[in-house]
Amino acid sequence: MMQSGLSAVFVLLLGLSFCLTIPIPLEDSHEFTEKDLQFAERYLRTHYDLHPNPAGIMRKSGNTVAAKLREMQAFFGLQVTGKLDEETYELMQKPRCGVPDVGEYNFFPRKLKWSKMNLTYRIMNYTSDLRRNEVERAFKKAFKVWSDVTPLNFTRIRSGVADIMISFGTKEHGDFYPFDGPSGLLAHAFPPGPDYGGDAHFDDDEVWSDDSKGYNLFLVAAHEFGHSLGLEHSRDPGALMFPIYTYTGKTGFVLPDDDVQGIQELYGAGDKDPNPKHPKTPDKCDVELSLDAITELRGEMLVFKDRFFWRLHPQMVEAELVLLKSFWPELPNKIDAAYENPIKDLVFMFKGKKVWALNGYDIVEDFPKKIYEMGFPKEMKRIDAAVHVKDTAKTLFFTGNKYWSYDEEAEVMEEGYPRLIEEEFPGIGDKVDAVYERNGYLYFFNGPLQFEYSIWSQRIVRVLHTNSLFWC
Ligand SMILES: *[C@@H]1O[C@H](CO)[C@@H](O)[C@H](O)[C@H]1NC(C)=O
Ligand SMILES: *[C@@H]1O[C@H](CO)[C@@H](O)[C@H](O)[C@H]1NC(C)=O
Ligand SMILES: *[C@@H]1O[C@H](CO)[C@@H](O)[C@H](O)[C@H]1NC(C)=O
Ligand SMILES: [Ca+2]
Ligand SMILES: [Ca+2]
Ligand SMILES: [Ca+2]
Ligand SMILES: [Zn+2]
Ligand SMILES: [Zn+2]
Repeated sequence: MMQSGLSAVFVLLLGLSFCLTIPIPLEDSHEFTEKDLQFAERYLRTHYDLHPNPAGIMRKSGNTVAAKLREMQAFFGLQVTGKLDEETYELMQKPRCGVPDVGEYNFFPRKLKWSKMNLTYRIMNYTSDLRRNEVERAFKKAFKVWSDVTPLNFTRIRSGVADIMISFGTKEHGDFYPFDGPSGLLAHAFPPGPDYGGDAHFDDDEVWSDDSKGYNLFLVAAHEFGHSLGLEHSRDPGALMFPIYTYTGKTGFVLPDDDVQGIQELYGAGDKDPNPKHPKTPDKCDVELSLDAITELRGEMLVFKDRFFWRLHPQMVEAELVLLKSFWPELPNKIDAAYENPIKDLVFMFKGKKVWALNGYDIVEDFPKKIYEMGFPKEMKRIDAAVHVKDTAKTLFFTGNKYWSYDEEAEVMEEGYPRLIEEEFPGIGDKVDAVYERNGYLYFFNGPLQFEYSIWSQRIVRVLHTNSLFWC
């Protein structure tokens, strides 16, 4: 801790004089203010170990900043340019954990773990945002996340020194890692060890809650206690140990597989895991990959699978994987179908009997609506897939072995539907998982296969693997 303490003092001193701002390489097409650049610099110092060189700051440091930007872009699966662009800057502004993303320095000089399985914790003080028993319940539940999958036991003590001392503080709170007021850094925790080791601090300038308002104390605590036990940040956007905060919903939290692997590497598995199903993050190159839904959104392709979607930019080969909830907290965790109407500039998303309309990344007012309002029978439970055909201005909806055709201009379902899928589109099977249209071709997804169907010649011209979408 000695060394990291010193480097933190160094950063603080530099922070006082902003004339020492390091030149940050920029993407040409974007404009950033001086304030934006200072923010970006601070972010790289805090989370990516950017060390300004006080003697020759204007000389060689540009390279270092570029290297740190590259490191960050690689960590989050962004396009690696080494330049500050809009997307990178947006990511920097998301609320997150204060522990750095690069191991091997500061908080994590080496792999650390507790050498005992019985650990104690003590709640030193409370936030006024929640009742005391709500705070206690959140921490207890957060420890249970980890004790369920390991032999670890956590016991709360009310006096004396516990292994894991928990407190709420603001700004400078006694450890050289100051908090920053509302949002930004939410909390941090130290890896296993004596004294500060294992301790967890929460920024009391946040509004803490036991639901979706402000920041959910249980979720943030579960993440921080992962650090208290020796875990570093994960690059897996589905992992609890991913550094950015995402509210994942009211329904029962289940620890993702990536975190289970990480903690069991340190402590082994426990006797009984009350919830042995730990969600895995989908692998885009899995030959068995199947999809939930697919749509375009203003020229970008969105490919939905479980709690996630991949964003495929036309100029980018590498797809970016993100949690659905991180873009649309109000949407369900998983969707059935989606399509874009480019004339209305709306994307429609379906789950069960409900439909949401999105304008860009905003949910349109008065949504969700019931799908029967579009003309579907009231007893219909869900839509499997949907696609808008630009030439005809019709939208096709697939459900079970049938499909409907919807007239987007008149906003009515067409007469003579539903029809059987296999009569109109022979060869694609008797169900559709997901479908999209491009240049006069419909691409039907059914399990691990993709059927390229020519609208003009009314036949299948190619059969591909579903994962060929991602150039696997
Ligand atoms: C841990 O604590 C439990 C219950 O308090 C006790 O039964 C167990 O023997 C302890 N284990 C060790 C290794 O001290
Ligand atoms: C954890 O606590 C349980 C119940 O108190 C006890 O049976 C078990 O032995 C403890 N585990 C360890 C590793 O001490
Ligand atoms: C809680 O304790 C910490 C550490 O002792 C201190 O810095 C902080 O001011 C306290 N916060 C409150 C709300 O009392
Ligand atoms: Ca401690
Ligand atoms: Ca903060
Ligand atoms: Ca589907
Ligand atoms: Zn963290
Ligand atoms: Zn702290």
